[in-house]
Amino acid sequence: EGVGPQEYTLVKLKALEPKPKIFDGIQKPIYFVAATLRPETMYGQTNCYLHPDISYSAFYIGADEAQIFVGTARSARNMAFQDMTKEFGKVNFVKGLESFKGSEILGAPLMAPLSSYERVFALPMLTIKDDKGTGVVTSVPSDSPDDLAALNDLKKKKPLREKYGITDDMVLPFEPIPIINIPDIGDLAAVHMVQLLKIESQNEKDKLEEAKSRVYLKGFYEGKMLVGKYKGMLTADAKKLIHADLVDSKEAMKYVE
Ligand code: A2H
Repeated sequence: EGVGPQEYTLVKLKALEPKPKIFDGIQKPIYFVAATLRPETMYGQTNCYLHPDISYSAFYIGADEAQIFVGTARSARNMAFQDMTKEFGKVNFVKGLESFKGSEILGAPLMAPLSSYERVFALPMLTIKDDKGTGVVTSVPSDSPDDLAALNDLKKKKPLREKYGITDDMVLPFEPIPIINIPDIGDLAAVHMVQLLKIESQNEKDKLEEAKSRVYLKGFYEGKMLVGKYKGMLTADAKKLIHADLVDSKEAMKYVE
């Protein structure tokens, strides 16, 4: 990985009803928080990913502890040192929710800011790392080959859905949304690359690396927004503006690691 700190947009996906059983009795709003380097792609969110076997935690955020975030304990500690908790450097976990497996909250309905889908669902992704970001990944299959490959796996494999208690309605209606145009690649960059390289699953590491290297650099410098407030603008310019808008509307925070 690179040297020095990386700045992310911490996007807040609000847990909707019915909430997972383990959250019974909690009154405060609960957010699954995803670290992304691409805030301008949030228009294209179709779901959220968790690793079924990674340990997550629920912890209080803000001086008034009015909100609850879900992420890895490691990310909670980082947030505590970024002045996001009541007491600097200290994490207050929700009692009984210090540690639980991703599998316990899969299938949760969520509100994803800027997405054209009113509600999206928490789905399993087996390539999520526990030592990066929050362990929660928001999914933009139009522009991320990893996200698309994992969604395609779930669409194609009913046993995979069943294994994690994911019902058809949480997966099958969700299609990649055209949000960015990249010259010579098109309006659905990841879909194009996944087809071109014949990527069949989220486990095809080398092919996915290749797809990403082809899409990202060009997307960053030549991509143009197709939707939203900054339609027509280069993605490189829209990125900072959309990050700032999401922070202003309290739908995201800045997060560094
Ligand atoms: B990105 P970097 Cl559209 N495990 O957000 C695996 N992947 C993770 C992760 C984890 N624990 N935490 C974050 N990520 C993903 C959007 C996106 C992203 C698009 C295109 C590319 C892209 C939608 N998913 O990332 O290693 C998140 O996915 C390309 C690398 O810190 C996050 O941004 O550079 C990115 O990886 C952070 O990866």
